Amino acid sequence: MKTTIAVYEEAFKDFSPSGELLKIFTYPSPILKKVAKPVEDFNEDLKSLCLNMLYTMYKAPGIGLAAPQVGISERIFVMDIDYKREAVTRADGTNDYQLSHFNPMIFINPVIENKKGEILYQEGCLSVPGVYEDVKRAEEITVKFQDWDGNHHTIEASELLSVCIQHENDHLEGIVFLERLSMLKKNLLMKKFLKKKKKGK
Ligand code: QAP
Ligand code: CO
Repeated sequence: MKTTIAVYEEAFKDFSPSGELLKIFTYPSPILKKVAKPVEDFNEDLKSLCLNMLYTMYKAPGIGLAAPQVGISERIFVMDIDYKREAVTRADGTNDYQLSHFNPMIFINPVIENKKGEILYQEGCLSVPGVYEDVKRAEEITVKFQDWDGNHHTIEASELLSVCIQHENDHLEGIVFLERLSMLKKNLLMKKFLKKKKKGK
């Protein structure tokens, strides 16, 4: 599935990830529970934050990353659900990923409207590494957001794009995908994760 948002296709024609690797906060860090603040200043700092978030997401590698996950409580997330990832073996025998066909998207101050239908999709999260579970979401949504220049856009999203936007938007509300599961599943997966984390993976 190729998802195009015209504004980013223009801006990121010859994109390749670069910048600074940011620290990803993992569950149960308190930053993940906070409601994030709207972005008001559309300046160069915002652009470099977005680029560093994209760089960190591709390095992980992941398909979506929200600002609270890198310790910044602002309404921003970045996403790329289309890029190609090939496992390669380095000369020393260790594994790495070769990434290509980037399609970066940045959502600032997003608002989700017109949720329609239902979709079950297996989600994961860079803040809860190693945990994957089916989550029920709206199948189709309309999303209003701003780009990094502050211009307003509206898009329709379905399937993985819709699921990913809802997952990342939850981070801005202080919600991790485990909260969307039954209490039973949530408690089981959280306990498992915390036990693994305590052992140091
Ligand atoms: C959110 O998540 C998402 O456990 C983005 O060990 C995921 O990029 C929305 C990742 C799926 C919809 C469907 C997770 C990487 C990446 C891990 C991610 C891990 C390494 C998660
Ligand atoms: Co997440």
